[in-house]
Amino acid sequence: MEVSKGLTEDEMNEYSALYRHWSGIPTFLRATHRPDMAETDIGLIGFPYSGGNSIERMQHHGPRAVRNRSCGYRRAHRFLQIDPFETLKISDLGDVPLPHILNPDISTDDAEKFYRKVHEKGIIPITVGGDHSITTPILRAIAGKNSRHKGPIGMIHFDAHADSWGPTAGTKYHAGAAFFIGAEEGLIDPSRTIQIGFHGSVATLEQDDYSHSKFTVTTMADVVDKGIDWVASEVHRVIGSGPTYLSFDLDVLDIAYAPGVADPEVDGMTTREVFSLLNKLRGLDIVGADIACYCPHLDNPAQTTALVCCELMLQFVSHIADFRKARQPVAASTRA
Ligand SMILES: [Mn+2]
Repeated sequence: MEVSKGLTEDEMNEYSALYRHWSGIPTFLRATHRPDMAETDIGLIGFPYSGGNSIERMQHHGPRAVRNRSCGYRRAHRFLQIDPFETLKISDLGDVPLPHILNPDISTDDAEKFYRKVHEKGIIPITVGGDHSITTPILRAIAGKNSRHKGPIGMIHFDAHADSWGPTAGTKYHAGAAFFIGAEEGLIDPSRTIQIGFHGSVATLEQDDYSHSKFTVTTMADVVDKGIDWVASEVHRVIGSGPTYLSFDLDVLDIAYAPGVADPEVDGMTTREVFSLLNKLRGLDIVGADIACYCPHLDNPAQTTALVCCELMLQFVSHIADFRKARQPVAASTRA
């Protein structure tokens, strides 16, 4: 029986069941669990790790919490008018294995080995952390001269903080180091790197110096004074057409919009600003993305921050699907 235009009753029931985030075994976006990494264009990955942040150490609970809520987010993209799940093969590859989780130096190597396998299979990784130290091993595996991109890649980095600092508290693999290491090791191209949304007070007046000397920096004052259209044009100007990574620290959002984050600051971006901006970033060649610093135990009963993570994941897979669809057949840069 046809109950609405083009849909049978069974199809309607199947469709409504997708919104029941509390039902079934949880995977990211209700994607098929594929730890063998087979049949996959985009791999959704959990990186349950807190070893890079001395301030808030419960971020390893992030991936499981996002899996739980994101089961209701197997959806299509309203603005891009695309169903990413019909366009690309999207799998949940499981969690990064971390057998030496108490040692940040060895754990960074362990994670890099895992992401090398992902990269060698031509899979685009989208990762849910974990503190922001997770970006370092991902970049080492998927960028730089030994990667299939044969050199540094572009970087769009949303964050309240620069995260471009040298060793601290006994390790170079801390939560504020990925963009320093990325530039120093030739993994990201400083001329194709834009950092977005710096805000809040600084520990020292030199805190952002490395970023200002290397990258394009867009602060919260720019967002307020010049607007989202201007920020979007800056992203397109800086990034251009090459392969690009997107790293999203949830603390770029005002704590009102993302209470469950590790190092919150007041006076950050609104969800409206972030998602308006993402809608204007169509046409970028995204070869990987991460969402960092979610702390479920600090989230509110409405799981506001988890919902933001779910929507971000859907945005990322949709933008990647939109870009790949626009340049069929699937581009060589995504295939081993
Ligand atoms: Mn960060």
